[in-house]
Parts: sequence; C-alpha cells; structure tokens
Amino acid sequence: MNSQPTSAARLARGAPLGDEHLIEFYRKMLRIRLVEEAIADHYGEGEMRCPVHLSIGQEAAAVGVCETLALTDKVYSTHRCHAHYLAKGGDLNRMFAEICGKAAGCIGGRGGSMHLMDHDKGMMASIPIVSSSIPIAVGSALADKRTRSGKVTVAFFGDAAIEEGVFHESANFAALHKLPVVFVCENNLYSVYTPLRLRQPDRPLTEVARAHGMHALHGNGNDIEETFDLAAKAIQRARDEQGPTFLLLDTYRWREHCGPNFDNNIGYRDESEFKEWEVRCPVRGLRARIGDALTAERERSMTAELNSEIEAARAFARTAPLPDPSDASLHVYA
Ligand SMILES: Cc1ncc(C[n+]2csc(CCOP(=O)(O)OP(=O)(O)O)c2C)c(N)n1
Ligand SMILES: [Mg+2]
Repeated sequence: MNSQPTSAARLARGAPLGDEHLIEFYRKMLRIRLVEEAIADHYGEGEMRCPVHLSIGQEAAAVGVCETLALTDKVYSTHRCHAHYLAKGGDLNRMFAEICGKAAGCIGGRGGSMHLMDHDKGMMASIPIVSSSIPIAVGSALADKRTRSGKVTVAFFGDAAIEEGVFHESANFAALHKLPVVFVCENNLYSVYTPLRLRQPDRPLTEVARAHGMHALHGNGNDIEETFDLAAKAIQRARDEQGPTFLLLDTYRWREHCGPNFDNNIGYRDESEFKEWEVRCPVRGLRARIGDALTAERERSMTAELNSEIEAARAFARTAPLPDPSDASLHVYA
C-alpha cells in the first residue's frame, strides 16, 4: 500500500487540487479512521496492553499537514500520534506490532502507542511528556538550517502544550533564529477532562505565538482543504528561510482522552457539544465534497482493501514474537 505523501509535487507546481487528489486525501483519512476503529473494537481483547490515545475526529489535521511534506521532511508528535505516524507514511504492520509490544514493532515493542516513529519516513519521534517534543523538533530544525539540508520540521502538539514553559522557550528560539519549523497546534478544546477556558485566559492562541515573533495562521482543522492550504503556506515560508509558523487548527476528539470508549456521559463535556462536532466529521465532510467523482463501486473496493490491509497488520502483530528478555537492558540508560 503506497502511503507516501503525493501532494508535495503538486504544491511545487502550484496546481489546484483535483478530484484525484481529494480522493487520495479521503483514502488516507479513511485509513486512519478504520485503523483506529479497529484498535477500539479489539482493545478489550487484551493484546494491546498499552494506553491508546485515539485521533478519531482529528484526521484532517494529520493528513492535511503531512500531504504538504516531502518524505525527507520531519515530523515530531505526542501521546496522540497514530494519525501523524500514518499520515507521514509510517508502516502499519510495525505500528500494530508496537502497540502489541512485539519485537517487530516500530521501536522494538519497547514504547507502545505513544512512541511511534519511523525514521525512514521522516516520522522522527513521538513523546508523551506534554510539550517535550517541541524543543527537540526545534533543535532538529536548527541542525537542518546549519547543514542547509533543505528539510522542514513539523511539531504536532495539543492545546495544553502551550501551558508548558518549554513551548515558549522553543517559540522564542525558533523565531529568533528563523528556523525551518512549523508548530502545528491541534486545539481539540481539552486537556484530558479540563476545557481550555478553565486553563487559559480568553485570548487567541495565535496571539501567544505572535508575542514570540512567530508568524501565525488559524483555520478549521476539520476541513482538509483549508488545512492543506494553510499548511502549504507555512511549509513554504519555512523552506524559503522566512522562519517558523504557528498553525492553529480547530478540531475535536471524539473518544475518551485515553482509551477506546466514548465518555460524554461522565460530565466534563456535554453530549450536545460532541454532537455539534460529530456533524463536522472531517472524513464525511470531504466525502460529501467529492460527490460522484468517487463512485460507490470504487469506494467499496477502497474500503475493502483498507480493511484487509488492517486485518493483515493485526494478524502480523498477533503472531509476531515478543522481544527477547535478554535484550531488556539494551537502549536504556543505567
Ligand atoms: C508534562 C506533562 N504533564 C501532564 C501530563 C499528563 N497528560 C497526558 S496527555 C495530557 C493532556 C494533553 O492535552 P493536549 O496537549 O491538549 O493534547 P490532547 O490530549 O488534547 O490531544 C496530560 C495533561 C503529561 N503527559 N506531561
Ligand atoms: Mg487538547
């Protein structure tokens, strides 16, 4: 299954997005949706013995941004990294194996769901300490600037990352040194159970970035075309050595903060708020926009192909061996 970004070349030519590009965006978002639904459906069977933070509802941000990147560009992510990993082309077999703690996992079964990486695809690291991947992404961009590699780095993070001091140090440093990095903030309105309005003063998050001298853009993170266009501008600025951009994308997580379930019944958010966002589903929204350009028959075979790819990846993970216990002290500081 070719899951490499296909739109970077189109960007270079400045051509508009055609039906086939939109269908490819749809296929990539649907793939992420189906992978995560498979994780949710089978989580209770006990083979995936690590916490899972699902991105269901947030697929357009991952795909819209990663589609503007070349394979050699770099992505850093957080605890909620499945969509970013897949959108950047991370290997699906190795993802399921990692979540099942198997030696064939993308980091040898040592990290689980929150640590997905695939260096061959430019998926550099996923780190669940809130905000901690941002300075690493900035350091990586500094190295790329110094070596004139031409690579651009994206740091994905959530709205809560802005509450950590290291976000501000990183933004200041990246702006001062005009580093080729894009800060992508997926604002899903919550940090676990606490809404943004109880955690931060009422001011646009873009103003926080601007106060650090960063260029800032804001858009609907559930609209993949809007996300793609904004991300393309940010990436181009970075490539043209004009410095970093803070790209704020509004979105919403559908499931519980951590785990496979819905949790609108436990009181920290209203079912009505969830329903409002549900109708703004990024996957269904794009499907409606594509209309007849994607025939029912083609969609059926696309979905069947994705489901069989996912089943094969789950089977691969199930039957793969566990890590050798004698390797337990490798790759750790002692
Ligand atoms: C420094 C730090 N503090 C607290 C936590 C516990 N924690 C894990 S995820 C999370 C919420 C993060 O919210 P946000 O950054 O908005 O991302 P989202 O989960 O909404 O995608 C928190 C507080 C942590 N991992 N790291
Ligand atoms: Mg959040």
